[in-house]
Amino acid sequence: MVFRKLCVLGLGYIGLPTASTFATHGLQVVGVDVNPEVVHTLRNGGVHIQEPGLRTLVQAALRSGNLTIQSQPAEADAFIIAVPTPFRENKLADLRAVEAAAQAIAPLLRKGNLVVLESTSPPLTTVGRVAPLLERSGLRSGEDFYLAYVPERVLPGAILRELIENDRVIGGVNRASAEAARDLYSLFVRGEILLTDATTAEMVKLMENTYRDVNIAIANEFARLAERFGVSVWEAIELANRHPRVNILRPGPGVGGHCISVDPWFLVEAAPELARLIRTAREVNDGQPHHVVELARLAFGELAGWRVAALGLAYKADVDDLRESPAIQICHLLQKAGAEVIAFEPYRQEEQVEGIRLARELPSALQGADLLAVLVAHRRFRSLSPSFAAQAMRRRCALDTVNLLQRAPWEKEGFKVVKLGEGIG
Ligand code: SAJ
Repeated sequence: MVFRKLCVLGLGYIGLPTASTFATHGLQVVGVDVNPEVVHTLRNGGVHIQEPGLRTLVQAALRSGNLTIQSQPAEADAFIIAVPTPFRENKLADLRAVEAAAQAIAPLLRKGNLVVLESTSPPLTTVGRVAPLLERSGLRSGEDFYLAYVPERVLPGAILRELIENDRVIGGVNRASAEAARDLYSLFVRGEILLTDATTAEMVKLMENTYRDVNIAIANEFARLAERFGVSVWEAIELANRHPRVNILRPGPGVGGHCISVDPWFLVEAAPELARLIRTAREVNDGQPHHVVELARLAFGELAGWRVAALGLAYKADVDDLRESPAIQICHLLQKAGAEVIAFEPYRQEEQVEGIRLARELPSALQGADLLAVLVAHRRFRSLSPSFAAQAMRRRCALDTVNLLQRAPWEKEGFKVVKLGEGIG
């Protein structure tokens, strides 16, 4: 099938790179976002997302004239839905944005069009929720128009490379739909394209992230056990991973981001009586920020009145994304315990983030602090000098949740160093 015009609904972490990549591969792309600020920023040459290489790509796509930004969808040969699927307070999937996108496409739909859902969704969303909304057009999915679920699998921080190089799973509501979507994605995907049905593709996406979540949960549980038994989980993991069939992930302050901390709940919601391990893993990972604050309390005593320099607020190392960040949760828990928190997040320059005061530079966060808390393993934190910190701080206490600090030089400067996953001695 040949595509000339594409309409991408949702210009976030996935939609924007996808729309821009198609545009730089020769398609006429209309990028649509319901948020007027996003439309305004993009139209004026800005980019609202920090991702290596993205600004250059978006600007190239816009300059080529192939990418235009609008607030309303337009007729096209193919439509891609890449809108967020968050969950509500009760951990139930919020599909309103997906449904609104499908409703917006329905009046524009023509015979022979392709519609692709990329947003992570609970099983059966494509056939059970999206197809009926599109069929309000009077056209039948799989017969009059093609419909496929094509999950994104890119890693924030490496999106542009992974978008092109990763293998891509394509699930059609029928074979013809999968083949139509393959024709579209093969314009730029260099990884292998694997065809299946839509519901299998939905399961694949959820299984990938759930698998990672469960594996991080066991690492976090090992960290708690290691603390109990007075061994270093970091050393134990390194040694266990020398086994040819063992590969334990890294414990940390918790699991954040918009994917792994959300997606497993879609399986729990769909079949709570079956997804017991998945739920427990979620609870272990969600409990990790509380565990970190408890560890600090055990090691340093009550933290009321302490000034804490929090290093990093992002949900993981070397990205600017703050969504579902365990670091932010830890800061709030520390505040609740009566501590004064001043954070330094190299990717954020604002005055405040979610009620947390931000220092513009690292030294001003450290100035007069009682406790240095490393919450994210950003590369630039590795060069932090213990003697500099010792001079700037009021008390020499360090809490490392990501195994970033080397114990010996910090202890030489008189620091009491407490690490997640190590006994407190
Ligand atoms: N984390 C740990 N220990 C580890 C690895 C990660 O605590 O050993 C934490 C991170 O610090 C972070 C969270 O887990 O808070 C998730 O980070 P991540 O790097 O594992 O994954 P994401 O959420 O950035 O991206 C994931 C990826 N999925 C998988 O690796 C299976 C990515 O390929 C998906 O495209 C993405 O979710 C998505 O959009 O679904």
